[in-house]
Amino acid sequence: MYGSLSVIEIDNMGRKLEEEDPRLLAEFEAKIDAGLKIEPQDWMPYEYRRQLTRMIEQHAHSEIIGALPEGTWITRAPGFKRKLALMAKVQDEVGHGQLLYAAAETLGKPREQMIADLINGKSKYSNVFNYPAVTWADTAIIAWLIDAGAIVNQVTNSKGSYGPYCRALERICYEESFHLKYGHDTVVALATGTPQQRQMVQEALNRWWEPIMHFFGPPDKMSVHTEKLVRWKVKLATNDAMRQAFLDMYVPKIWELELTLPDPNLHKDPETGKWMYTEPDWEVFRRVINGDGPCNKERLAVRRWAEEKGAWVKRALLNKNEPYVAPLV
Ligand code: BYC
Repeated sequence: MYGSLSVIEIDNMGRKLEEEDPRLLAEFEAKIDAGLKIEPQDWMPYEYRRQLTRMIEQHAHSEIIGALPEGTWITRAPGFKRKLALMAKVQDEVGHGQLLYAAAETLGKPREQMIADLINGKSKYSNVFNYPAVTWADTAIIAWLIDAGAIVNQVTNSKGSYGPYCRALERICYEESFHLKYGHDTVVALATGTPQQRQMVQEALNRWWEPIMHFFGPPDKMSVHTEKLVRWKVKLATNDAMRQAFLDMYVPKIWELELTLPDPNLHKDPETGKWMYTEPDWEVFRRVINGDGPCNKERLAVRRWAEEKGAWVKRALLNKNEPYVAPLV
């Protein structure tokens, strides 16, 4: 299963941090402190490998599941140009999934196992993709603000310590920046359109605000992994810092369009320069990321269907000499 890993790495599997060789651990941490990259063949503590695998795998799942809410609108996009742009965006998101699965595989977990863990509910993916895109305006809000949130997170973390993840993030960010422009253009078209279009985009914003606030993860005081991940430069900023950076960049742009946000307490404290807001409901977040959101079952059912119906393609590619019959779908 972990056939591509060296003996040293296999030896490293399953160890607690305190059981690691202190000399190797010190060298590893010194390398990170010096701003050097860790590459797949380098020694790394098991906990670093485990945390990175978890995070990159979740990120990869988020990309392919994230293609679904917007994907359902390809056939209903308003006009040919919007349809083409949305199709290209959705394809990009799936491509990001491929890049990220490849990055996660360098840590030793086979892609088949990652997909199996997604389908059987063992792995998480981003909370935001468990909500429906009710109207066309929802796709505009996703493309603008969720891609914006993703860019805040990914540009920051692309300066991190693990080479393959950072390089994948850099490539992904180029495309995400274009998605953001497309999303902004779509939101502006609706916000400056007819009264019904304005209302549609306002309602979509109201629906997505809490999921977007959840997107950056629980508050630092509730976060389980942040401390370790920041120390190892996997995360270059905490969840609260990323949320603040997003609010700083995008709340003014939302208000510029004379759209409102469904939080009467949202304002920037002039003294601290920090955004103050009503804490989103973290119990809702907990439920949604653990399988009990509005669309969790539907999302996983689509992935399961795709795996089952696409299995013959993989078999055909892998067993070149074996005759195969494509099923009638
Ligand atoms: N959703 O200790 P914490 C895109 C979990 S796709 C679900 O703070 P951490 C796009 C967390 O996993 C881009 N679960 O965790 C695609 C942990 O649970 P486990 C998506 C979440 O890892 C298509 C627990 O809560 N971006 O842009 O330090 C179309 C405790 O949290 C979430 C990424 O994936 C969440 N939002 O920090 C359009 C970025 N937040 O694993 C757009 C990569 C937390 O212990 N990931 N949890 O069971 C990260 O940067 C970090 O993992 C997070 C969380 C900031 C999300």
